[in-house]
Amino acid sequence: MQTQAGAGLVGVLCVFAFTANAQNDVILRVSGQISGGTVSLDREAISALPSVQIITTTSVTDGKHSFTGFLMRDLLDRLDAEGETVTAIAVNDYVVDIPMADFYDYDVIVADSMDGVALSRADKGPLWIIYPRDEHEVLQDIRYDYRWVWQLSQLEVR
Ligand SMILES: Nc1nc2c(c(=O)[nH]1)N[C@H]1C(S)=C(S)[C@@H](COP(=O)(O)O)O[C@H]1N2
Ligand SMILES: [Mo]
Repeated sequence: MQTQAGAGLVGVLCVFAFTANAQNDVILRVSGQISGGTVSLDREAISALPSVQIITTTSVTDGKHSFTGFLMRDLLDRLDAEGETVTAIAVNDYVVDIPMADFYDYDVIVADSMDGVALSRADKGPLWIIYPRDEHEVLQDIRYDYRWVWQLSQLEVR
């Protein structure tokens, strides 16, 4: 009897934790040389940053698409990020070092939606680094393509 009641309670707590998580889901962690050490951002924190749209072709989709998100430099500025490099880490363990200068030279965004639809984890989401490649010929290059990290989950400033 006691075991059953205990199991029931654990079940209820799990459901509760899952529901609470869905609302306050951390989608991006930022660590390294920022004020505050490590910061965890949920959708609400991310939507507090000014929204920016880029309409561009990509190397992995057909035609032009509209991406909405925040400027990487707005986030870095807000966190007092200092360094040369931002290491971007994806949920599939893809890791790439991006020169910090990219975000000040170009309006690189961290997109959470494409064509008005939230990016899902199953398809490049929850976050995808998007370069304004149609606006700058220099960005239309494999050297930049690999910095378009999809399924982004973590940034480390170094
Ligand atoms: N999360 C994640 N992002 C990634 C990659 C990856 O494997 N995982 N590949 C990168 C590379 S090497 C390129 S050229 C572009 C396009 O990769 P794709 O053609 O494999 O989609 O996305 C980049 N972003
Ligand atoms: Mo690549």
